[in-house]
Amino acid sequence: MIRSLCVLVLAGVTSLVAWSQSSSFDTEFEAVQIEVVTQGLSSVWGFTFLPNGDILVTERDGRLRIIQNGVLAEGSISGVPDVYARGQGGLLDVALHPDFEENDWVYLTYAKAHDGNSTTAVARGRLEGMSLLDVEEIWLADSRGRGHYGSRLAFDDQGYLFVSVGDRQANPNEDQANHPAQDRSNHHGTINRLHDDGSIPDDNPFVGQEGIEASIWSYGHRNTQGMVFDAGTGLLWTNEHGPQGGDEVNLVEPGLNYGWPVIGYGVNYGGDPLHDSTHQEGMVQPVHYWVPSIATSGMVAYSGNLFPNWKGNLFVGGLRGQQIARLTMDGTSVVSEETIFEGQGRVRDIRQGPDGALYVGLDGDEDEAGIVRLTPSTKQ
Ligand SMILES: [Ca+2]
Repeated sequence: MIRSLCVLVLAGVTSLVAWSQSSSFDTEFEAVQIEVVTQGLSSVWGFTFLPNGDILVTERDGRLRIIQNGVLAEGSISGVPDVYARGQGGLLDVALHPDFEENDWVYLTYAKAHDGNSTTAVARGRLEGMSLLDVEEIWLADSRGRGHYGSRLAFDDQGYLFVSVGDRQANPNEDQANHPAQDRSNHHGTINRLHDDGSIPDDNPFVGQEGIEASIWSYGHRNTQGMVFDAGTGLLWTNEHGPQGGDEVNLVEPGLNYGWPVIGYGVNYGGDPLHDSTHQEGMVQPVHYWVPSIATSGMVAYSGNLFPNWKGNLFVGGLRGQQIARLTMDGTSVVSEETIFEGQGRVRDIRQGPDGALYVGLDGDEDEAGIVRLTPSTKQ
């Protein structure tokens, strides 16, 4: 009781820091201005930019909102499917079809009540004004449990759609080799690759293998809440929450096993060892990990010109850590990490805008959430 009160008080204080006024901070290579784009949202989970610069943003309790010319439109976009808005569930990520300007398709992921439980679903609809039309559910994960819906969306440059599904909080302590995230007959703990209509490409790595879901691209993930293609390299980067320590950044490649819960760097809540080991043959090592956890969330691979010294860096948001981790890369290796944007709020998502600015979605309840924009500071 006392602990939850403290969390509430802290959340109130930190949200005031972000929303009170524009402010700035220094980093190793760039001086940064924070500007409020929109506040007064509730539980921001994902957002994306329309070709005209307007922003679509999901509120986890089931609303898709739009920021037009920098102003949050009243009301929400109609046609969004019913979502299972409990615990970590609800309306989650949003993405545009790569050919959105021709076909108007908007993609959503969400937790959906299903089979006496809940799972991760993907739907798409054509955006027209304040409505989604021709809405159809195009993919439904085979998963059940409590939270850990995963649920990031990313399109690659060939138009394939990637969807993450979490391990649904299946118990990681017993029979780790047969944990649902290691069992490819379901979608727990997976990255999946789909055609834009939800059908399964016939060159996916496990197509034709009996007892394995053909949509699976990689597996052995815990809860992937950050997933992005690097526009410069074409590489697919993800991050996932560890338990208590062991948040990871992974370079995702087809057919590989990323180890959860057999290997990892986390410990159980309470401090007992969780994994048998940190390495095992046939299981991929993370490119980077955090102990203790920062509670990783959205991520972006920066390719803009507004912050020239940050080009090619990965930015990973932290919820509990209330921070952004800036990772300097050398090819596929992390060579240094800088913590920026500290104490400004729970970072749920981070994106690069068409203007080259970094946009940060801040989580929060009851109108505390919103989006801020990071641009170079003009102060000397
Ligand atoms: Ca791993």
